[in-house]
Amino acid sequence: MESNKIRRAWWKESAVYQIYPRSFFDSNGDGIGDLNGIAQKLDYIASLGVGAVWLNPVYDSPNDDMGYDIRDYEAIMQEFGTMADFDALLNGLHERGLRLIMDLVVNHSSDEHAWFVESRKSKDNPYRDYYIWRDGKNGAEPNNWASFFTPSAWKYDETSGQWYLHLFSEKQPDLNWKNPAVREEVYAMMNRWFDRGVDGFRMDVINLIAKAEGLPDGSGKPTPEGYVFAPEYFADQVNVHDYLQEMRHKCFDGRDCMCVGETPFSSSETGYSYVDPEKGELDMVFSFDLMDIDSGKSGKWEIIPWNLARMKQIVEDWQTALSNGWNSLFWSNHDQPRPVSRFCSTKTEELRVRSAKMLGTAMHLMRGTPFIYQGEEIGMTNVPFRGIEDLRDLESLKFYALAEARGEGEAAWNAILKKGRDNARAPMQWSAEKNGGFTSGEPWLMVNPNAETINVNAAERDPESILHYYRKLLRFRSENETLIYGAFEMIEREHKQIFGYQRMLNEETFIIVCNMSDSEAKLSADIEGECVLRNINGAIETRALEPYEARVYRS
Ligand code: ISL
Ligand code: CA
Repeated sequence: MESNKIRRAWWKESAVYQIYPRSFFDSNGDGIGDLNGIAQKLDYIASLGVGAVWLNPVYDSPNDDMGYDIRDYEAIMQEFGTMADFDALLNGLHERGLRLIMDLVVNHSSDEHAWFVESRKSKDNPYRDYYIWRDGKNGAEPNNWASFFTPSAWKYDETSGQWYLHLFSEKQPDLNWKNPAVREEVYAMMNRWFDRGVDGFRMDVINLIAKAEGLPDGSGKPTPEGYVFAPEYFADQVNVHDYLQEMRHKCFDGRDCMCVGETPFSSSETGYSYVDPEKGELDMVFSFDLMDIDSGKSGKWEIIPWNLARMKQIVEDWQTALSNGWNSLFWSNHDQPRPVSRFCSTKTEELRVRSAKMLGTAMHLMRGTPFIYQGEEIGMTNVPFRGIEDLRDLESLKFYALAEARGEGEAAWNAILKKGRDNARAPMQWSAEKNGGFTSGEPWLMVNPNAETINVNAAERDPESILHYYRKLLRFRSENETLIYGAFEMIEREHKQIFGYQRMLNEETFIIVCNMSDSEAKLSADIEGECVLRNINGAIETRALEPYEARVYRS
């Protein structure tokens, strides 16, 4: 509340635009988005009013997990371009006052990374300890851990007769962070990217880098294949903090950078332990609580209806726990379905547009840094995939194969349509032309047929579009310090339809009320002040919000 206690930072005042390079814009007709494609769209990106761009991994990779399996941390993926293209893109961003955040994937590398190629050669190879190797137990895996993508988190390697740990796919062996040599390699690599000019990192599953001593068996409910998902032994272990403090010391100190950690399973309390400004380990974390709001006990594929009461609880919990730190604010990313399809209505074009604007308003004006995932600014939706052959994401493909083997293929398919990661990864929709204007060739992943109407060109022409509203919303936030640094307080706590909060700084108050339902919602009290932003036109009904209406008042 006291303005003299504000800790200012550029990354608090900016919004971030997330780009999935493979699907953003293809400059050479091979069906794959690339760095030059991004460079051609820089004016568009700048026009949104964001202050930074986060690129999903652009490093050399065999693409088992679309770039999250890195073969060389210091080379650019051939399909995306060259290091010269990268430097040109970085320059183009900086010229426009935009910063660049790179993805940092160091919980694991590709099994094709030179370190792993060496590591698997023999037990006494100098790189052996770069990864996590163990003897089997009675001819089976060293422990019962399940992986994110395959039944077991262990893979047997003939050459040495030992097993290696991979929390993700078999082609993503986990690095051994206990080994100081690994840590030094990572820090040196990060510093070379910083010296090249990048402004920060988004750190992939950074809270998983330390594993519990002895790698104990998990005791939770086994998966259908008999393994146990054991985040209690691989997430948020005490050593993570030592590593992050070391990293801060060796890489961030003295640099004006921004680092945001992806932290699945972390509670708000743990989240704060990463962003506590006194410790300065990370600037922000990506919480998963909101992203898990429609997941049942067995995980993301057990889809349950989300509810507003729980959403409010999550928001208030994180806003409160991090009130002395800083939150990240997002509705989606490359791993999540499209938010209008997930949380609102796409029944009619009018409702889709309204919903998207309402979601943007609800998220962006909370205390934290808003992240916009490409296509969100035009309200892109989930994709009507026709069958398994339309999919490219290994997570969905592996899940489907396992489910089908159990005779549960149909249920799995329905879950994939709702939550599969390819929903977000389908190409950006630029125009009504062939392939949504994304490529002149054959797109690597199908373009949503609704690109004919939902696309950037159409949105540019329509003054009432989501795109123009997002521009207004971002400007509005950046011009009002109260919306950036002001205190956060939930209002309409018990309301079944309205999501509301206020932001306060010095003598100024903003009140944000959003109807998250498809029917009219009555406010429980009059709101003081002037309505300064709204997602629909027409006369204001003082005490009631139309379906998916959003309003902002200032007093
Ligand atoms: O994508 C998920 C659910 O659909 C998560 O379980 C996801 O695997 C987890 O959040 C970690 O995500 C990150 O690391 C993965 C990569 O596949 C994701 O794209 C990335 O965001 C492994 O590197
Ligand atoms: Ca290309």
